[in-house]
Amino acid sequence: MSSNSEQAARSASIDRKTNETDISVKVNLDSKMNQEIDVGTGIGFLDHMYHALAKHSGWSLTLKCTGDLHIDDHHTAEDTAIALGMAFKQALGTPKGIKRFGHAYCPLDEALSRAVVDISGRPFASIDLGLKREKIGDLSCEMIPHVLFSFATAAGITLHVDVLKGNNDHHRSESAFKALAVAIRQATELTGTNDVPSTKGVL
Ligand SMILES: [Mn+2]
Repeated sequence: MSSNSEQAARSASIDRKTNETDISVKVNLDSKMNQEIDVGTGIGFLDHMYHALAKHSGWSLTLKCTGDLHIDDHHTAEDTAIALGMAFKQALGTPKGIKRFGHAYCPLDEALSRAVVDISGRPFASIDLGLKREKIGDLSCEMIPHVLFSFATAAGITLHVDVLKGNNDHHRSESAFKALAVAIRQATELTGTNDVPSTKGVL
């Protein structure tokens, strides 16, 4: 349900196929009352992170990937993040009547993360998760900041994510995705105006 009755639900579908991955994404940014989330990338912990992102952003999300996991997790992790970023950007359309900026702190037990988002049209990402393990489940820890970087680049947003505290890498990572979700939810919230939130008049 949209807070602006004149605006249709912001949604998009993306199909992205390469020699390395075959991905389909459907996202609806205005599904808070009736969320449906179905994520299957073949990498369990990555599914867990995308599910947390969708849940706390208030999205409905279908994300399916058949990737070359016989090689490793790299192409699947990177390409799903790119496809999700593209779908997010397309769903948002011309960023009118949104808050534009969002920030959030999310804890998960001992872990605490901060995410700051600007729906700027300028892709930039500064990500510091401080993960120590080699892998979490079947996802390489080096791919986790790369997923956030790839999403921000494809979405055309400015993103800063820092894990401030935490001993457990599963907790550190999950709190980062939850903080991102809450920040995105805030930044994309409809203001009820038709204003482009920039002094330039364009984003
Ligand atoms: Mn968890």
